[in-house]
Amino acid sequence: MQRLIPTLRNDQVDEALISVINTLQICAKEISFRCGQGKLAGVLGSTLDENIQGETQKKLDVLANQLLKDILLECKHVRAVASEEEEGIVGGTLDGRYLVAFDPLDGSSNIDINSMVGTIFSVLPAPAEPGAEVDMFLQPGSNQVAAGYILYGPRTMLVFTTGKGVKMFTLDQTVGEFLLTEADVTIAETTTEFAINMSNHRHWQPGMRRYIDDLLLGKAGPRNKDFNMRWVAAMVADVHRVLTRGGLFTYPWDSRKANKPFKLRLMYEGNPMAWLVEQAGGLADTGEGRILDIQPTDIHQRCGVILGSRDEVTTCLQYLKGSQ
Ligand code: FBP
Repeated sequence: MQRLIPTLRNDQVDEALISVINTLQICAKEISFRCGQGKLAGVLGSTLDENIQGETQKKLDVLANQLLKDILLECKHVRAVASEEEEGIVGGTLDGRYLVAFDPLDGSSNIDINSMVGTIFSVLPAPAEPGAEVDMFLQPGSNQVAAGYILYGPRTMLVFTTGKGVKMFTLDQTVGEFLLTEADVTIAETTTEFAINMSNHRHWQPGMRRYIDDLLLGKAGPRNKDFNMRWVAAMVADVHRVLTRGGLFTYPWDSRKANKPFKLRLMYEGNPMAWLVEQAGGLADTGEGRILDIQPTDIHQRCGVILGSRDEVTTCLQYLKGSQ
């Protein structure tokens, strides 16, 4: 089975970007090991601190964030990093060619129950002029040059795109190498599987409520087929399932907080997952437009997410627009 760097060279990825992705896989092995240690290494549970998102930080969140910062900023091609866990950006090599945004440990509410979590990353080109400014990160997702995640589950998997389709690698624990296990991932156009946090039903827009209600009606309703539901409560795991066997994943608009109607973060979750899904033949929308077309105004801004199998996302959007 092919290893990571030869695969990237086959795809004519430039050496500087190969070095950045190689650095991310080094981080992945470290974090995978710590996730596997759990209580043995005293890394379960929460700290007393809150992150910039106003969430109580998990010890492993903090550890993964520090590891990624330390190791990525050692790479001479990394100009700066932005993290879901950090208020501002952190500068590296001031003429580095790339910017890296990451969610160090997605699905952190799953850590203590030994369920799936992951690291999500997005690589953007840095501008020609040297220096590290937060505005440099405010680029639409369509500018990404690499995007992906590492899933820490029964297997540790590295999944990414550099614009040449989606590839999946599995960490071979016997040799400590990521080996290529899926070369050209494609998402089925139709599906009978959806993922949403149903407990938020009363907070959704009427179109989203009708869409989900008709899924639940199954054969007895206007969709004339039965649907099944899944929710891992870790976007990285729910999207991995969509990439693996199709489906629709959504975290939609929500009426609870007028000033914060969305949960998921554009730079660290929305953009990288949207590009993966599009590269695998699916669709990724906010409910009001393509996620990758959003011009960001803040590195911590949030967005609606509706992604997955092309036909099902299209149908969901028709319900939202009231045309279904
Ligand atoms: P973080 O864990 O990085 O904060 O991510 C948010 C997240 O855990 C997503 O991975 C997941 O899809 C969602 O929140 C789960 O939300 P809920 O707790 O409402 O089910």
